Amino acid sequence: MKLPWRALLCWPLCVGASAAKGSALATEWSTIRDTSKMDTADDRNGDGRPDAWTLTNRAVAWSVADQNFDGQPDEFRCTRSGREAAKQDRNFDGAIDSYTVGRPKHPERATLDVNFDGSFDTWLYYQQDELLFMINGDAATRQITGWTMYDPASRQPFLLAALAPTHNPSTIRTVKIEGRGEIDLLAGTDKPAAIQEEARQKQLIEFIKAEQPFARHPNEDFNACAR
Ligand SMILES: [Ca+2]
Ligand SMILES: [Ca+2]
Ligand SMILES: [Ca+2]
Repeated sequence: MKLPWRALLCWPLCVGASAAKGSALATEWSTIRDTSKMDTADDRNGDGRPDAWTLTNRAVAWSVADQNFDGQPDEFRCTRSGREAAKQDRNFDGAIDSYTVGRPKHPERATLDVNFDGSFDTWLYYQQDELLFMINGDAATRQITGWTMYDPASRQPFLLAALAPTHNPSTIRTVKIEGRGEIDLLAGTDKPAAIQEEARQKQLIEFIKAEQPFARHPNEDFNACAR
């Protein structure tokens, strides 16, 4: 598969936006949090209580939803100039555990707290609606533990890496390749394959260095849209 490295390396940086600060953002967010200030309110489950709201009379279009119908909004979508930043509380514990950015219904990047422990642990990158790349780690300790590359055609993982205990991407210990088992790069048990995969891993490492998943909180994208 020919990898679109140039695009892969460019777009997460191109998409990135600076954090917004100040009272304008605070005002916008308080408006969204107070659903009584929204333009529309729908009752999707017919229980007599609104559970989906929109606010569109400004440069930013807002969509808020209460997906488990408990009265507490748990999904917030901000759209500006055809791009969307969304955040969700997927287990309804009151803490945001999912951030996505991209075009509406077409995520390009997602940051998740998969185990709901309050620390983001999974970074997903999409291209043309297909999952392309996943980084696993822990935002609290700022350690990357591994990554997976997906083949867009088969949607199967074809390149996985688990890092050595140092969690230093330059000291990859193990590479698993779909259909070909596991290669220990340091031991060099399969030299030609190891060299080939090592080159590809180096490209992935460059991508991770450029992306720096821990360098910025995913809420920055949301704030940039809301400002
Ligand atoms: Ca309802
Ligand atoms: Ca809810
Ligand atoms: Ca949550």
